[in-house]
Amino acid sequence: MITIYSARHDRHHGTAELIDGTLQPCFEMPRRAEIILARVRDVGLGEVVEPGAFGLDPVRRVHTAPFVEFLSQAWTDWTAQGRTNDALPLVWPVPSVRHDRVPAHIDGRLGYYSSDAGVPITAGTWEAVQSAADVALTGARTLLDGAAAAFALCRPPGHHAAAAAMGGYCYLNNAAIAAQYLRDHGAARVAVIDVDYHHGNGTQQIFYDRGDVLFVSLHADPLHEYPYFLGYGDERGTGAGDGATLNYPLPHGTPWDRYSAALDDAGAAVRAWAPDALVVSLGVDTYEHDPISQFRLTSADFPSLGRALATLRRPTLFVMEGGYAVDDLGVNAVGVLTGFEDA
Ligand code: 6XA
Ligand code: ZN
Repeated sequence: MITIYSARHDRHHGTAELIDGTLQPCFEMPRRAEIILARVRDVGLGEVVEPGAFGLDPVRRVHTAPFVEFLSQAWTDWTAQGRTNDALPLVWPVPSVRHDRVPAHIDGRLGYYSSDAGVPITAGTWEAVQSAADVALTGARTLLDGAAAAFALCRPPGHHAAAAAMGGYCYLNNAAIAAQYLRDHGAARVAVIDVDYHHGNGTQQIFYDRGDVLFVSLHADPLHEYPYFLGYGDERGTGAGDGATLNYPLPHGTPWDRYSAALDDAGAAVRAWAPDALVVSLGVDTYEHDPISQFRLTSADFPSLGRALATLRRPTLFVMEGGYAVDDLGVNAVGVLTGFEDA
């Protein structure tokens, strides 16, 4: 299968994130994408191409215009305060306060447009974020042009980004942007299956009231894991989207046999939905040695995951999300893709 990759991802490299109450080096780093690309080449997965330039219109089909404007201006607004470190949010509008006034000051804006502090903004973040959206959009275009599958090697990831909020290493929701592009260019029904360790709360929010995009997610139980405030089993969609959201919260320590039983169930739901295209939010932080996660999938399990997805027999776009055991990340992520191809 074709891989879409832009070296511009490396313009985004946050210095630090809050872990255990201290600022520590970001787990989400440029080497992640480089090691996956190297593995794509090593196994001869297929051609590697640069993304096209789609501009912001397809991005604004999923994200609000003020949010996109905020992201594009955040570094300028931050440095206008004489600051040179990464921009980080530090105050958030809880439910009881005003949400109808968007602050002018960058500190207020960072909080207004984020769900947590895991989103450092650097000088090159917006350029990298736009390139990741272009990578996903090029992947969607590849499917529309007839490919059976494509791999959008996006970085930074996207599935925690909501219509008007960044969070959890994510700025624009690459998978949702791709799914919407597929909808807008001929696919009547689209399914998103999110196999990242963390719940895809941003993607769920974006499509929650929609009857044309199915969102299915397997992830760590939010009772005990980030993002904590969405991803429970009783979230099923609303209005026209009633029944078009499906969550499989799984316990810490989940190994492949338990995971694969949930995956079979999720796959049956996707099959019943009969989508014209499938978008896979591909996180491999379900890996037993992932430094921030608590599932127990082995490197040998990832090809099985790919084979299971192949049985759905849909044009399939893989969009890269999480995975932080960097040395094994190429083997694990590309293992899913080779399993899919070999099925
Ligand atoms: C914040 C955890 C962010 C999770 C990032 C991720 N401490 N999401 O991998 O899929
Ligand atoms: Zn994750």
